Amino acid sequence: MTRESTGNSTALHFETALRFDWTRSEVQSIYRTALLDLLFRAQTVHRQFHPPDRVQTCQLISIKTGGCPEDCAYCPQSAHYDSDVERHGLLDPQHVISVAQDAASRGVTRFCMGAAWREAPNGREFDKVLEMVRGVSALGMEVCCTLGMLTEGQAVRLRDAGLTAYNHNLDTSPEFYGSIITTRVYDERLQTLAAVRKAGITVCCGGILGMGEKDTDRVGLLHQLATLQPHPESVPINLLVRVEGTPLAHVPALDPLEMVRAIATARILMPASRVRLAAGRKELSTEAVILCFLAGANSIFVGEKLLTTPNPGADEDELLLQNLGMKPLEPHAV
Ligand code: SAM
Ligand code: DTB
Ligand code: SF4
Repeated sequence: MTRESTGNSTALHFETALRFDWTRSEVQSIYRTALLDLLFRAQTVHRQFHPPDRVQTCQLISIKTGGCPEDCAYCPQSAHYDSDVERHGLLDPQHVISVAQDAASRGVTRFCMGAAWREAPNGREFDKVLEMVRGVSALGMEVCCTLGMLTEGQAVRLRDAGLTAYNHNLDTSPEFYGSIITTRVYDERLQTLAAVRKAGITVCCGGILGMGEKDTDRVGLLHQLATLQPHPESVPINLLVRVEGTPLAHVPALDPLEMVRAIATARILMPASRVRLAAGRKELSTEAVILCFLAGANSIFVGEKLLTTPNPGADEDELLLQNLGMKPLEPHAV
């Protein structure tokens, strides 16, 4: 049973079941529940809101790569660090649309275009992004962009072009944020999220685990997300991809069970949202990935590349879903 397939009255019933007033100590106590109890609770909630055998497949493309003025310590695209990422300017819209078309033909239902910008530019480049959005939207896919900070006016123009979702992550707790990024503040992220909401675009907002944060920071991030009203429709939980040249290249690997706990907690706090097991699948064992699904993840990125780093290939993912008896979501009719 899904929200989408149940009709308005059930959707309303679910809305009233959602909570936005979670306290940080409640989130902490869910996060620290004995693991098997936590998984059982998350799976129970998951089955009330989502079909357990469905996973949404999303594909990313980097439409503008590298040279970003922000100093996000995790990011190989920051101009502050010396990674191997090759810079390129904004791609040609027709090329991007043809990549989306190819993805749609393989059953991908959400296409996300990412740009290494501090904020979305105005003028010719923004017009090109609008052209990409119009083209991808015409394929009947969910269209997502992540372009950095956005004004209300830009959000409205993206919505009018057919954008269905905007990704803008809070990344970590407010307290830890300043240890990871110094070129912007948490509140600026919240302002862009508000502009996106106001324009009527759905929100995709999550974070990154494994950056050397404490579990109280993971709790702090989940608490921020779960007290946004409405909840983000999509919650990407990324495991840090440690890239040589970035300040976080050598942080110790995170215990994968922390990833499982975070996904289960997100599922319990935001039952109707799509929780995405996002970056870092290549660093997880198959067993850990399966636990993430059991914890309530129901979306993944597919395709050999995320934005600049590797992701499992199509054959590997097909086998994974086949072994789990899970199927990709049906594409929307155009
Ligand atoms: N520049 C825009 C921004 O920061 O919002 C959009 C692109 S940025 C690459 C999108 C998201 O990718 C970031 O918010 C971050 O959460 C995630 N990300 C970047 N580098 C990552 C890494 N090495 N591992 C995991 N997630 C990463
Ligand atoms: C999100 O939360 N994760 C995606 C998407 N939103 C844009 C990006 C992951 C990037 C991983 C590092 C890279 O490939 O450059
Ligand atoms: Fe720039 Fe986004 Fe990377 Fe930060 S995460 S450096 S804003 S591309």
